[in-house]
Amino acid sequence: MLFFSVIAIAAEVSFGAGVAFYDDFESYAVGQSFIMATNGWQASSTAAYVTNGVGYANSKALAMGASVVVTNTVTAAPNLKIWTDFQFMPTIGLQPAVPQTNTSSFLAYANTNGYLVVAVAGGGWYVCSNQLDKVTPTLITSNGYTRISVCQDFSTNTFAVFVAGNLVAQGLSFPANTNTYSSLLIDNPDYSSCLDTVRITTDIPPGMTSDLDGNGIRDALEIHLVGRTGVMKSGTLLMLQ
Ligand SMILES: [Ca+2]
Ligand SMILES: [Ca+2]
Repeated sequence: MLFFSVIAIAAEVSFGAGVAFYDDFESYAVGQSFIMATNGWQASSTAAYVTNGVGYANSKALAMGASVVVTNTVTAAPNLKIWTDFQFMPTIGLQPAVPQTNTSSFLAYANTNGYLVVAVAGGGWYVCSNQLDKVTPTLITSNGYTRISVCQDFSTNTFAVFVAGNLVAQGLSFPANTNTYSSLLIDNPDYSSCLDTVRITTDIPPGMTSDLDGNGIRDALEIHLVGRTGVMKSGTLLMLQ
C-alpha cells in the first residue's frame, strides 16, 4: 500500500500586502468537521475534523483521515514574498500518484526516508536531504510533528524551504510560474495526518533564528531580504552607552 501526503499551494486568486493568516485550531469544538467553510478552510469530506490532544504540544489540531483534501484560500497582492509555516504529522511514503507539478507554485511530500521532497521547475523533484551546513535535517516521521517553513518570492518565482527551522533548500524555481499566492491545499490520499499552527504571512515567522552558515545573520532573514544566503554582510555597529 502506498502512503503519502501532498502539500500544494495553487494559484487561483490574489491577496493584499501585509495579510497574515494564523490558525492553531484551539478555538474550535472537538470533533468539528471542516467540511463547512471555517476560517477560510474547506474540506472534501467529514474525514477532516478538530481533535484534542493530538496537536503540536498536545493541543488541538486538524486531523485528516484517508482520502480527504483540505484547502484554505487567502487573498494577496501580486509579487509578494510570502511565508507558509506549519507543524504537520504526515503519512510518509512514495511520490504521490498524480502530482500536478505544472499547476502549483509549491508542491511537496515527505518520502520514506523522512525527507521533504519538493517539486521544481521542469517537472522534477528535489530531495531536501541536506541542511545548509551539510548536516542531515530533522527526519520527518508519521508519529510526531515537524515544522515546515516555505518562503516564496512571487516576483522571481523562487523559493526556499526550512525543516525544523533549518534551511534545507534555496533558490529553487516554482514548478509553475505565478505572481500571486492563492491557497494552501493538503491532500491526504492514504492513511492519516495532522496539521497545526498554520501561518501564512509576509513577515518572517517567529522563532526562525538558525544561522547555519555562521555569518552572524539568521538564515531566514537572508532568504527574506535577498533570497539566498552568503550575500549579506554584517553592518557597522554603532553603540551608545
Ligand atoms: Ca493546536
Ligand atoms: Ca546566516
